[in-house]
Amino acid sequence: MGRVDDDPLTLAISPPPDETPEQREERLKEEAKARKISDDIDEEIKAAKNTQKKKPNVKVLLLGQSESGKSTTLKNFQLAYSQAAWEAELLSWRTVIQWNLLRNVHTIIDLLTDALENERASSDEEDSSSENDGEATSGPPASPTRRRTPLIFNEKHRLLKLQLLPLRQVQKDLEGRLGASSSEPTGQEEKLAKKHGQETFVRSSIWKASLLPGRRNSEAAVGLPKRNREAEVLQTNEILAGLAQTIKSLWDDEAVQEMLRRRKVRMDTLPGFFIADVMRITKRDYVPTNEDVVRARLRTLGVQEYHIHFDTGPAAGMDWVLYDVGGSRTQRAAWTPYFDDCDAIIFLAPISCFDEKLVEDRRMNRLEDSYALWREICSSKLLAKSQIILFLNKCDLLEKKLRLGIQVKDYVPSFGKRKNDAQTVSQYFAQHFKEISKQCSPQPRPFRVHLTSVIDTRATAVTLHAVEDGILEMHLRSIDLM
Ligand SMILES: Nc1nc2c(ncn2[C@@H]2O[C@H](COP(=O)(O)OP(=O)(O)O)[C@@H](O)[C@H]2O)c(=O)[nH]1
Ligand SMILES: [Mg+2]
Repeated sequence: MGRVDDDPLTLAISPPPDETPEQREERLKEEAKARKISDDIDEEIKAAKNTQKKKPNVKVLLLGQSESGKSTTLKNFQLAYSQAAWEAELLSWRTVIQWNLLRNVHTIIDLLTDALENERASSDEEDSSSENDGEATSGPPASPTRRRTPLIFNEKHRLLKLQLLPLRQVQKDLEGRLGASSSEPTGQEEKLAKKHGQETFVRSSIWKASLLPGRRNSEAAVGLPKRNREAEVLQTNEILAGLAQTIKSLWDDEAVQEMLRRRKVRMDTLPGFFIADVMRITKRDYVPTNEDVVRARLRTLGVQEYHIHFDTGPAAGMDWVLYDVGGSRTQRAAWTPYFDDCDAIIFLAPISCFDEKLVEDRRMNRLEDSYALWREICSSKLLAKSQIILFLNKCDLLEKKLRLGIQVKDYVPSFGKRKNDAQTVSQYFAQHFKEISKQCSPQPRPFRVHLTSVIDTRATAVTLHAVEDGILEMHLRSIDLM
């Protein structure tokens, strides 16, 4: 420790020998001022050190309603910045993709069962008519009791159904392995959540640890002993490989496709659509591709923490902590504790959802829900200093829907007579989000928006670089108080 006299500040302002009383008073004033500045600087350094201690990482939250693309955005972060971790996890996604495939199959089988039963009922009604209507789509209704030409289902379809019967059990087994993440939100869950708080949700990352081959992890002890589990995995792979051609026949069948069209079930726009890839993904040596993994659908439960270490780029050497959260209504209460000290929020709003309702609340339009949630996040006092970046996601699906002729004005009356194309629609929605942000933010904040399709990993990598720069700049400014 140096003596007080050594302090350059003290030496510089030591009194001159021939000082008048006025000069003395002036000097003391100056001294007091200088000391104040010096103390302030010390305080700032201390504060900066504390902040740095408290905030060694950049903290980013991914928020948005269920199925908005949060987990997929996180996957893009891993793919772009944590290649090794990404590759280590590839194989564990196989189970999720198999489960997605079986959900596709059973969606079709359920509709088929329904159609077969209706067909029987309507043919009973028509006193065992022997007429054949030919092509399912051709001609006007043959009799007044029929509103439409019936679909032509025959023995082939009944047989397909029988052959695919074992897949019910396989789906159940996969659900056993995936745990609660493979369930969908229901009203029942809402009630349970109210009663028990967050405890009804498990951390869904557990499934990964338990599925990775040969990984020893305390979490891996979930469910079956390891050897049984391996045998079960092999058996699933065998059954699927054996039934691949049958699944393909079901999907390729003309009458099945016509049934889907009539029921307005657009399988290819649904999350986790894999049935068109059945031959490839049921091969015995199948390893999921990057594209498969970002398209796989698994519900996130609770709040999951991910660490991304940046090796290159402007953030090189830094660790970022990303939080991926469950987005269904009952899970949103769990977000707030993570708001404190958060650098940035990436908020996802799927803009293709203007004509859809929430799974957990069939009365709520999904776009309206996104607006409401955005309003809540923007107005949060805890987040007043956090940067918020909006991803208007699922632009690819928006384009698909508009091409199919779906009119935005039918669902969003205020859209009026504007042009029904992707650019006009996304601009219109973006403007609405911007206005909410302006009205509700406790202090002015820039409105940052990206139009994304996060299943496109290449385009998303570019977006993420821009996001990285923005977040980094803000983070450095917040700790660099000097
Ligand atoms: N077509 C398309 N699908 C997407 C997009 N973003 C996410 N998905 C799919 O939507 C499903 C739900 O996404 P996910 O990230 O799990 O949503 P989360 O519930 O917000 O975490 C997954 O099957 C994704 O592959 C997108 O931009 N376009
Ligand atoms: Mg998720």
